[in-house]
Amino acid sequence: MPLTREEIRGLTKKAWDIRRAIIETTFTCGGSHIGGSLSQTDVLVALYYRYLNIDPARPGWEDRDRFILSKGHGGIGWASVLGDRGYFDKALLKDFNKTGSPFGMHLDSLKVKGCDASTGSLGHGLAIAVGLAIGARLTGKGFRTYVMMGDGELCEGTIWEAAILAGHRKLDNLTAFVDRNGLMIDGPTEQITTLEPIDEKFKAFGWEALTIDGHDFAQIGEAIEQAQAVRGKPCVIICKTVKGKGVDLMENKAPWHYGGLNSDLRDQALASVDRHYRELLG
Ligand SMILES: Cc1ncc(C[n+]2csc(CCOP(=O)(O)OP(=O)(O)O)c2C)c(N)n1
Repeated sequence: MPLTREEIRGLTKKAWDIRRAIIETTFTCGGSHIGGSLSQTDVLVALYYRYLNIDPARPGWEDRDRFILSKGHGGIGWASVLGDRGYFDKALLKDFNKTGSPFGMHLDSLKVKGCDASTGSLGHGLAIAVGLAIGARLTGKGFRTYVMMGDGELCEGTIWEAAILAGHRKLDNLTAFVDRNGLMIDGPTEQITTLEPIDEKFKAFGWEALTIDGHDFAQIGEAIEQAQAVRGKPCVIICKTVKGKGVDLMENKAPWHYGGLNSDLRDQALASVDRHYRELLG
């Protein structure tokens, strides 16, 4: 069922909170992969607040849907969502990436509730997700597996090995997202290593491929529901996004792949996000 206007409004407000939390935590921890954390936010919000079949009170529940953040450097954004969703006390994030904190820059599944796989070394999340999806089949479980990859991450050969296997096994219980913000660590993807046509590549490997605006909740919801309905093949949702989304001074700027904020920049970033959402919500 398509998202209602009220649901979209609720998700939009949640994304506002999460973007604010990413900025605040980046300020307190001294620096983070903030650009890609802001670009992935709307898909994570749609999944965690609407689509994933999860119970934060039972993070080990066997039948839960699985989510893997293959672009593990977005951990600060993922942790902001997990904390807000109730997996742990979000006040703990004030020590994010500090000595003794359970939260490193890349989340550790042994330390962070709700984190189903430790990632950070790019290229492994899709293979982990394929294993989970095959495991669900073998054990007769109905859970779905979702995985989010970066577009720069698609340069990793292991992604394509996993994609071949997912197509071969016709894993229709697997949905992958590509955070297609167009920028990798040091510049535009198409200048560094051509990735296009991403959809045709996945299709050639036996996948369904959809392309959407990754900041539009109506499109995100529709695509997830379409992916859930596909039979006989896995589905990839290529999400066109903006690196640094919501923060004017960061949007589409490769140097904001990783950065720190002093109090002045934090205030500017928060003001920009607040402006963006006040306009959006009216
Ligand atoms: C195997 C591996 N090589 C290099 C890195 C360093 N690294 C961290 S993020 C990144 C760029 C990733 O680009 P993209 O997937 O487009 O991320 P996004 O723009 O969504 O943040 C790189 C090369 C890494 N984490 N793992």
